[in-house]
Amino acid sequence: MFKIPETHPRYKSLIKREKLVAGIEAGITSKQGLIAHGRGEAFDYLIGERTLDSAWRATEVAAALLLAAKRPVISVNGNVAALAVNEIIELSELTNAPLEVNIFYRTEERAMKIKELLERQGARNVLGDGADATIPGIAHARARADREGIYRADVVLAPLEDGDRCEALIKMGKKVITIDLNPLSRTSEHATVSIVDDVERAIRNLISVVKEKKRGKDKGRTDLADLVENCNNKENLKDVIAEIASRLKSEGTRLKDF
Ligand code: PTJ
Repeated sequence: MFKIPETHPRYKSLIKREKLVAGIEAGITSKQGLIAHGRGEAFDYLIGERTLDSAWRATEVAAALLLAAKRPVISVNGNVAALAVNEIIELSELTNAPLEVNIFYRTEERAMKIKELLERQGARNVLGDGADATIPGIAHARARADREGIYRADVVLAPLEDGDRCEALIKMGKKVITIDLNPLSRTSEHATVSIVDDVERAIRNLISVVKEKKRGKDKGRTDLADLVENCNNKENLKDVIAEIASRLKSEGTRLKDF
């Protein structure tokens, strides 16, 4: 990895780039993953590289959905494996959700390398190499799913998803949680609940909310079913867009006054 000084004002962001480059060199991340990340980075800049209140609200709902699920599954692609491998494994353990390697730019070699990485880092239940079922209505490789995993899951956490599969999974009757920095994406729009945040921050937050809920610390607050019932994904997305608009406006004013 290229040495980035910790004092650099954009340290965290530059480290993410290094992780992705290392992911490509290790055969885990697709080259296209860099471009996708660039789009995400731009949105992260616009939300101030922090977790918005709307993302915390979505995280509460996502944690409730994962904990209430009978067959939760976490989908892992090349970007997630490069950026948040330890976090995704911890979340999988906490929620009893198997990890399923499911990639858009699919090669069997890369799918296997992601699986091996997850197992090397301690994951105990990784699916996806023997994908033996097909999600209807998708023309690309992400249609391939494990019959015992995503195919029969009731709740799927799919970070950095593509809109097609998100829609198809919803059509199958599943609840879909996505993590996507772009509040305008089809994925964000179609998900049951979309967390508009950077994947690493979002999964860390999910871990802490899941732990809190498991400890029963939040008893007396809203119960799980109410949280899910009252979740309005589109309203949450509107809040993110309003936040971005207001940041842009205040930046414009600042520059005008300069
Ligand atoms: O490993 P593969 O083959 O499955 O490929 C993975 C990518 C991400 C390349 C593939 O799924 C893809 O092309 O995705 P899209 O359709 O470009 O969508 C990626 C979405 O994730 C975009 O809306 C980005 O804004 C968003 N995104 C990118 N980086 C991050 C992110 N969201 C959260 N955290 C990020 N770090």
